[in-house]
Amino acid sequence: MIRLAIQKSGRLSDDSLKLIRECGISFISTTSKLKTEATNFPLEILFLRDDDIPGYVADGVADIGIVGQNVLVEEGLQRLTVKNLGFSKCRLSLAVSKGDTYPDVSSLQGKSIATSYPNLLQEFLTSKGVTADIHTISGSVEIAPSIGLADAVCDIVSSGSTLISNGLREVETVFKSEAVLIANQNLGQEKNRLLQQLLFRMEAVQKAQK
Ligand code: PRT
Ligand code: ZN
Repeated sequence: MIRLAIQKSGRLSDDSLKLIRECGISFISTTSKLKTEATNFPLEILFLRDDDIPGYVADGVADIGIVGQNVLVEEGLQRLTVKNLGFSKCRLSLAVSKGDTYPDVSSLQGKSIATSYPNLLQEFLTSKGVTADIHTISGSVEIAPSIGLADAVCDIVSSGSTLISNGLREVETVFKSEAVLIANQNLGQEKNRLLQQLLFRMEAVQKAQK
């Protein structure tokens, strides 16, 4: 039996469940349960918060998982990546108030930036030779400039409409992300064999969609 961790409820959930079903795996999913067993493949599915998935897979609580690269790399666990899955695409971007002038990234020197992704942001700023004051907050990052908490924000963007409705303008892409399949690095022989079977089916699904 191999244990897969997916997001319980959020932007990764539907496509994660769809991918498993497209692999020909049947299971009963009830939103109230925290785990379920497939009926036609030796697979157990755990439903977790996305932020907990990389750590659980690294520790072997789950054998494999599906998570966004933004969360995985922020937690320093990109080495667990097995396969890019092509859904839940988004980007981590820097944005400033729409009236602010922004000639280039050096405009952020000495400024305060609110984000839930301090490590990805720090790495980007370091690569640009910019020093800024990073404020880590766990949610509602977009309102930080309007309440005087920060000069700029660094947050996940997909359509861009959340930034616009908060009077912000996207100025830099810090990181591009999509969902990835991750695996514990010490899977035994039997679990590894099951992982290879799953990968084979996922690749067939992806080929059929092209
Ligand atoms: O409860 P749990 O911790 O599991 O979920 P969560 O609320 O932390 O995550 P969730 O479900 O919002 O996102 C899960 C993953 O989906 C993220 O880690 C990304 O990899 C991916 N993803 C794709 C997104 C978006 N698109 C996205 N648009 N994650 C968040 N957003 C948010 C963003 O934070 C911002 O508030 O949507 C808003 C911007 O959207 P636009 O379309 O207005 O630009
Ligand atoms: Zn989360």
